[in-house]
Amino acid sequence: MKNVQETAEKIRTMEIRGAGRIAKAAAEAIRDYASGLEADSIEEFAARIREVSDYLISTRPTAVSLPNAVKLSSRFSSNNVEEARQEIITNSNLFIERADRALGRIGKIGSRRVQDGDVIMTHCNSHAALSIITTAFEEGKKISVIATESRPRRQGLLTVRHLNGFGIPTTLIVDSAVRYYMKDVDKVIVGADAIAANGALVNKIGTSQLALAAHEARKSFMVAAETFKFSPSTILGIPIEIEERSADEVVDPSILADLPHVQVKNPAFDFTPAEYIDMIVTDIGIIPPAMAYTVIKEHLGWEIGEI
Ligand code: RI2
Repeated sequence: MKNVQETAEKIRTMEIRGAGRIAKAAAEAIRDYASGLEADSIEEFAARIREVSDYLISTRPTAVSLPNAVKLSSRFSSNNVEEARQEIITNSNLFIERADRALGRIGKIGSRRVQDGDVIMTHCNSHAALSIITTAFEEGKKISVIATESRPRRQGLLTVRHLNGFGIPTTLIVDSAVRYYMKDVDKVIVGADAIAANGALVNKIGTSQLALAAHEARKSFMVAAETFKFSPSTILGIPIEIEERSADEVVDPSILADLPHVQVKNPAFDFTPAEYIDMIVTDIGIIPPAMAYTVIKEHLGWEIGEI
């Protein structure tokens, strides 16, 4: 349980972050917990696995990759504790392998839509979006990137450091400069924390203003998302919850101390409607947002949304 608590804390504090990495870390935590779990009966085994699963899922509410990873990893059908344990270990390892492979496939598929000379705008720090950008660059395309700072956690600094490591010419801008620079951009590529059954994207706060500015300027807006970022619960009518994080991330609490009429809001994500999205690059190919329902039903599996 100690390892699970450590992983949960790292996810909560964002030491482990990025929807894909969160999912992998949760799958590893379930696998390791199941490996060492001593239980006298299958009922006890199942109850402990469920408890740990719920605990991990509660750490961050928005990235659907987290419950998807936990549910796919913790599935078992046997009534024998040892067999059930093995099923969980196998399912978790399978999920982790697929997640790693998915990033490579998204990079390869998405890079075909990047042209030599493209200026690409990206937001926050998405490993899936970066996989497309770095793959295109490694294929020899002379591209450059405009990266947003992504207040308040400034994950854009991780992005520019990553791109700099590849030698990709990169410009860092503040979030409010997005529309000002859109005229210089050929395409926008962002990641996803969740995709709803209607094709709407949930991603880092500010993503929808990139989409709006790209739409106005007739620039292509691409989303890079593994299939485990699609939300089965949305088919069941359950909305995706937007995480509200601490005000301390936005402003030093001492500044607010003598401002009794001021409140701070800090939503971590926003919704981008499907009509602003040109394509979603997934590990099973490029799809229009209208195909989200099919991905959930036929690829991810409807039953993992059941509660
Ligand atoms: P990958 C991140 O959320 C960003 O919103 C990013 O676009 C998304 O996860 C997907 O990231 P946060 O964890 O899975 O920084 O593509 O809140 O790495």
